[in-house]
Amino acid sequence: MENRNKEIARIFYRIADALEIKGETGFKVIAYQKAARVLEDLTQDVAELVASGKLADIPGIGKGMAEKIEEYLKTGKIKRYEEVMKDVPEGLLQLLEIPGLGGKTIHLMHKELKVQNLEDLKRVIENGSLEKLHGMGKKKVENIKKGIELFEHAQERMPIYEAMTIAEEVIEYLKGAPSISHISTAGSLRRMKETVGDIDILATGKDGQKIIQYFVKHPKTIQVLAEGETKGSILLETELGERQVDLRIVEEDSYGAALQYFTGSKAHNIKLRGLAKDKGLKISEYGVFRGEKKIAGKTEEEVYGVFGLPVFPPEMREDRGEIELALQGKLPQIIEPRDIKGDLHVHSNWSDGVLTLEELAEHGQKLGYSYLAVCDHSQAAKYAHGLSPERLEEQIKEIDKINKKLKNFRLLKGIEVDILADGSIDLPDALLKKLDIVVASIHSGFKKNVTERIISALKHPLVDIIGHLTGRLISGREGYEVNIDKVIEAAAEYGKILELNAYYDRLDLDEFNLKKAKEKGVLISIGTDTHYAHGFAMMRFGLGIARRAWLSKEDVINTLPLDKLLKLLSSL
Ligand code: DGT
Ligand code: CA
Ligand code: CA
Ligand code: ZN
Repeated sequence: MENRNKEIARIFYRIADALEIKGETGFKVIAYQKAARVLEDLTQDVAELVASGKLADIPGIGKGMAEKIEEYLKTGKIKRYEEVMKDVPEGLLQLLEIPGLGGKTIHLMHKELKVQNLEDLKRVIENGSLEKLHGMGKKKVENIKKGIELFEHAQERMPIYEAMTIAEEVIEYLKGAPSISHISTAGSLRRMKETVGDIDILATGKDGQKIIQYFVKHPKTIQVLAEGETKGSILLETELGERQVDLRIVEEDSYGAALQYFTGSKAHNIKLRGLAKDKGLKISEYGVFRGEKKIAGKTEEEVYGVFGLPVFPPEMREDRGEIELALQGKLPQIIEPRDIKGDLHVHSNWSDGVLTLEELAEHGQKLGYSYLAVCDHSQAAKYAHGLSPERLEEQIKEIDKINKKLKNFRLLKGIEVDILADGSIDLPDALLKKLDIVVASIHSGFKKNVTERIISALKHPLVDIIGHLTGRLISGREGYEVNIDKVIEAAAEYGKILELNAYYDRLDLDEFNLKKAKEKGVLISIGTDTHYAHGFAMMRFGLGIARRAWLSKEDVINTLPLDKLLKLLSSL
């Protein structure tokens, strides 16, 4: 039996915090805190206690609290709560979200130091005035500082790889929750956006509250942000940082509708709601309704089916014309994981990778690929032990030797050659001619004539592909100053290929530029740029972005079987 004890406890804690912020101390604050603690520990359902008239008899509850609980159960609100919250400034309320910071301390710094918000708080930490405050001291300030770091980090958007890793770990953990059945990611994570604001997970199960209780007890939880009957929210400390994870539990019968709703995007949902309205229907996270009657909700097929729509790949749900096209039966078929026949950008231990050529081949075969393109750095990339012409000659021979022993799989002889400051290529033509595939990239001189240099590389008859075109790093480096439109046009003119670098921090070209490239008829190669065994897995993020750009199998050259790929490359 689900009950609302925890939900009410949380509200009481909030009231106590708000009262403290306003400067109250003593019995009122203590009464709310105590009632909250009692509610948390209570084994009986408050609703039953209210029904039997026994609630006020529980030690620590009393008449006043019992009335508020009853009010909440009846109306879903507590007037006192709304009153108290109303005159606490927003900036101070936000400070309550910082782990380790309570109402009392917030009141003190508001009163003594005029702290109104997070910015002010940071300032009084910086200038040392917080530390000098009565009862504060170095250690407490250190804790608050750590709390702010956690809070701010949890607010930042995170790279998709990080979000996916955390989500999959939580999903694995949730499989052990009592009564749980379906579990899925939702939100921008399911849509495979390059960065994710917060991690949304959706599940079904008979006992929602027990699942939430189990969820918030995740061993890495550092703060429980919300714990209700159907929704929980935690701050999780992981190897990749501190992150917020939201879990919603929905009825089996509404799973499809909830998954559809919480996958979003918001814009896609708004368009769908418009369609529903036109048909005299209502759509929500609970289902599609005609009047009171629910006509769909159990699966996404059912929900979209009502409108004559297919289940859109989550990556396409951005209101970029997908709904209109689908209504005309013209939704394009986008690339699928199974279409990928190989990885066209990997590094070995001949330059700055860690895997031997043999190990690369083993990994490629295990992944079910037909080929891998070994594209080590060229000599100009000294930091990466770039290959001299002599070393590359050696590597070519070595790859030939290994390929002789392989069946149904091929290591392609390639290079990631530097585009030099004058736009020339870091290796002699005679050598480039011996290779199956030539990727040219900029690794230095980020500010110098980048567009011209890339275009002259595109003109070079032996260059096939431009690697990571903008050089951006999602977690912290703007791309080079490059005129992407001009490069795309040049690639189209010379019939060359642009890379989608699938490494999660690059995803370069991004979805918008990929779309532009496609419109100009430029083909794309997807490569993970892996330097390690685990980097092969980045292909999935590259694919996600390719799908978000609506690329089809035909737009991507590593969907080709080996013979066709080689033929294409030699024709460039
Ligand atoms: P994020 O977390 O910023 O990367 O982006 P999302 O898309 O995951 O957004 P989030 O976490 O705020 O909400 C998850 C989904 O829930 C969102 O994609 C669509 C749905 N949703 C949330 N709020 C609204 C809303 O106000 N209206 C509609 N129609 N849908 C909403
Ligand atoms: Ca989200
Ligand atoms: Ca969310
Ligand atoms: Zn590179």
